[in-house]
Amino acid sequence: MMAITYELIKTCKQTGARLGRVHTPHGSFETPMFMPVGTLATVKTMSPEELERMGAQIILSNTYHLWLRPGEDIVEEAGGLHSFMNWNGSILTDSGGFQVFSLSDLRQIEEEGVHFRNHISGEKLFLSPEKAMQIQNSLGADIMMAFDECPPYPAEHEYMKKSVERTSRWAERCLEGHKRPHDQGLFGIVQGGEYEDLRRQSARDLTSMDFPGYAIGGLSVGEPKDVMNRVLDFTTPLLPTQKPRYLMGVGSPDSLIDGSIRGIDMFDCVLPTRIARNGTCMTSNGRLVVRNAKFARDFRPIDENCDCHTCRNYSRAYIRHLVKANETFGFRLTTYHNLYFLLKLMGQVREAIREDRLGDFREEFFEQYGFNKP
Ligand code: PRF
Ligand code: ZN
Repeated sequence: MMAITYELIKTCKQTGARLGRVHTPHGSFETPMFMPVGTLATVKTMSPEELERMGAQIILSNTYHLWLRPGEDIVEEAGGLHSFMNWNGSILTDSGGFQVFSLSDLRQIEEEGVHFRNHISGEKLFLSPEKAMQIQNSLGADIMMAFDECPPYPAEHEYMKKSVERTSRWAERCLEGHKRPHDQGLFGIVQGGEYEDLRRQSARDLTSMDFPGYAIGGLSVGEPKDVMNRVLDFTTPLLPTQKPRYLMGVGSPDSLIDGSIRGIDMFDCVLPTRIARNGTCMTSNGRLVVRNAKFARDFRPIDENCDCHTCRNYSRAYIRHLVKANETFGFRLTTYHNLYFLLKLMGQVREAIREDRLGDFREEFFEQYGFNKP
């Protein structure tokens, strides 16, 4: 029994993008799909009921954060992440590798694993492939991620080669340490930065280990957009067509479309939720900074083309007032809208794939969003 299976429904004749469905022990989700980020077992400010209402089918959470607090043993005692947080849809947990590299200082990478300091208490900690698997087995998400190294951009070819080789050895140890393959699917993560030969090597190593899905890591780490698109152009064709492909940490509207066109099925990013909490909204006409003085007497919705709960009931003027006064409700309204906007965008992408017109949709969307402006 495989915990995770992928069903390829069709490929867009205009772009090659894939319409599919991923089956998990907690239901299935359509792809391409965006996964809202719930780092600490909550998508900040949103209830699971709201996530369900906006159409979220899978959310992401983090090994590193839940290990530090409340501790994976407590989550396990609650019956796992799904029952702990009362979310009955699918869940994916990231392995902690990336968070260790992005959040902690004083880290030291060894063959065995990574030594670092707790970003809250300063306490000395150690994370290894085996430990990351043990924690993720306790959390009980439907999809878990291999423990990898995500090197910074730019990185020298020589360093990247050593890193890719170590990430492959760690991936073997993850497979070995994974104790619940019957009800949790473990995805491998292809690294290699901007280097085609190293992406090839990484993809070859990982695909030979036969994971139920593959992620592309090490992108959206500061490189220009055209570098990311070029890397995707030569990396996705190296991955098996009958398994899901996940582009980690990418969630700007343009990248969701351009990633889908390059054969990506899953995305996640803190962008929509993070910018919502400083009052920035994604709309069909580009970003709207609702704090702006020009919205003080603007009684229109955030996005006149949006039919979300926020836009059907609340005005720019009201939300601006709440956000400026630091009222929690304001951040709930902007968060709901931003997540709804990206989930709806993915629905439009899937519809366009179904009708073989994703290239046309891209043109129209970019034109309206303002990406085509000089
Ligand atoms: N590895 C892991 N998680 C990640 C990344 C990665 O490379 C990225 C890269 N953008 C985001 N999250 N494990
Ligand atoms: Zn809206």
